[in-house]
Amino acid sequence: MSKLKILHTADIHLGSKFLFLEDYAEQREQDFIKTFHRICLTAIEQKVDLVLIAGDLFDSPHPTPFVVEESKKGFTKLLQNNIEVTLIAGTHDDIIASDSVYHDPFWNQFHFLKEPILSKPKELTLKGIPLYLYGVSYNTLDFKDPLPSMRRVEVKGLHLGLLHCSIKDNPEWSVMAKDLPCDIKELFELKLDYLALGHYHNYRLYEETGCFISYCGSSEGKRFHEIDERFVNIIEFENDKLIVRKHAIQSKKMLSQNIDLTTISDEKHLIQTLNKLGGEDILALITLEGSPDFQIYSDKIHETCKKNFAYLKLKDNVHVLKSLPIELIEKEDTVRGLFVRKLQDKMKKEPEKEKIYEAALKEGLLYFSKDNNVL
Ligand SMILES: [Mn+2]
Repeated sequence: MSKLKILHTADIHLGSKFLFLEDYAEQREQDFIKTFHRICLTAIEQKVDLVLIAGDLFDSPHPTPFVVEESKKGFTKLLQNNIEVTLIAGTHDDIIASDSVYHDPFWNQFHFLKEPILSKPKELTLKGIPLYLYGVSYNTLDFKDPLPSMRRVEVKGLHLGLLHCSIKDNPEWSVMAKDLPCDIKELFELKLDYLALGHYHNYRLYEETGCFISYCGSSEGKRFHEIDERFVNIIEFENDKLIVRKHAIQSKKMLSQNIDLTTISDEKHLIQTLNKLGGEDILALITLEGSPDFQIYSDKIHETCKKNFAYLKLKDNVHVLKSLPIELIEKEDTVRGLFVRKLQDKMKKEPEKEKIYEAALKEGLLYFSKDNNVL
């Protein structure tokens, strides 16, 4: 029997916007497009026979013409290389909207499972192997349970499913009906050889008696908690056996980390610690916390370190009030010392405004340091 190769991807989110990445925002949109093209190239280089896209190919039902053109370029390359594609819509790129991108006849060239309930699996034969494709693009406004329609039909062949859903045991989010909550047990009961999932953005692979269920995750980190490498799955089917392996696909890696300044000796040490986390492919959100023994000028540190990252955001959660320099400064017979004492007085009188006064304290100390004026 010949060997079949399949690539599973989902949550590519083409056309996403990244305002929170400030001056890196536009570049990040390009990263997403680049990664989509890398997925297509990987499918060609790995000589896969079929690509499964389990929803959220686009970030919205009506992406910009530029994004649509880029996606068409990639899909056209797959067609030219005789790679079959099957896809479903997700929650972001639903087909309900009257101006949905998927109303374009371009998408009719692929096995697009558009119905919210499957009437029967899509059959095709690849390399002499009969394939049965199960999947739905459910209607998030008129929710009906699609699972009964996705149960394996007992015929010989390879049975593959696509679903954009959330597994109920997931502690990271509260599941709503539009997220199509499913139980892992009921998903295994479908008895599909491989079920390609989308919606949850971090990688997961479940296996039970030769059946596989997997979230390949987003192909590029959309938020800071989608850290590190991102994957597509490459699935090989040979001699009635499936092998699933993950394949890193991202352009850039997200990083979200806290640094406890209690463990850092001085500013130089902090800069070294930050730079160690950097890299030209790293987009980082680093939170500075704890009570340091030295004064923190996060703007200045950011300026020094940002060149070592693709993007760096420093969040200053330092407890200025508990840190040693404040204890010293408040005793100074200087304008700076007076400023600190005045703010501390205000804080005592209005403890409900502590956060505001603490921010003012940080700003003020930054001002004094810039001027180098401690008189
Ligand atoms: Mn998604």
